[in-house]
Amino acid sequence: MAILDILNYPDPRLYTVAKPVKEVDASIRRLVEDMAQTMYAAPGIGLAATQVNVHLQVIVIDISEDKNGLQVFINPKLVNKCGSQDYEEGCLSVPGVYETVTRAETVTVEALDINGKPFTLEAEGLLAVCIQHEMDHLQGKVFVDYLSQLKQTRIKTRMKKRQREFA
Ligand code: GNR
Ligand code: NI
Repeated sequence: MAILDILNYPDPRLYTVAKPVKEVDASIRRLVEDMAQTMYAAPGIGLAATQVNVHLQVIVIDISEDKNGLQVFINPKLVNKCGSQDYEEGCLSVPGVYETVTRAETVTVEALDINGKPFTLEAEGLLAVCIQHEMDHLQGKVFVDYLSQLKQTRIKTRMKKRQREFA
């Protein structure tokens, strides 16, 4: 297992659209293990492959309290969404920034599990927020993109300054 580097906003590679996984093989299972370890170490409640510069449709999520509820979504498709909710979101690619985003309240997602087996899940609340946040990453979208131009500009400036300080 390995902890992978997470891309930081506004890295242009975060805007890459991920490709579907052709076969859930050993290399994908390895990627999922590394992504899970990276998410737990961060710590975060979700991670999309895009954030570790792998442009395949792979997501890991764990919203459980004791970090023992790993959920894996390969080639996820949103088949239904309903209602709306506001949630103050953060992102491992935009450290230190928390802003409210409006998303669907419940979503139904179809995906493949770690064994390549299809499943359907209906999610609500935080899990629904997280699934939508991660699926956005796979489409090259970051939650900051939903904010006003003024906020986006301020966040870009703050992130670039931060990057210089850490360099
Ligand atoms: O760790 C994370 N927390 C979080 C909080 C509210 C809404 C979404 C998230 S996802 C984020 C991890 C991350 O950046 N995933 O892409
Ligand atoms: Ni994120």
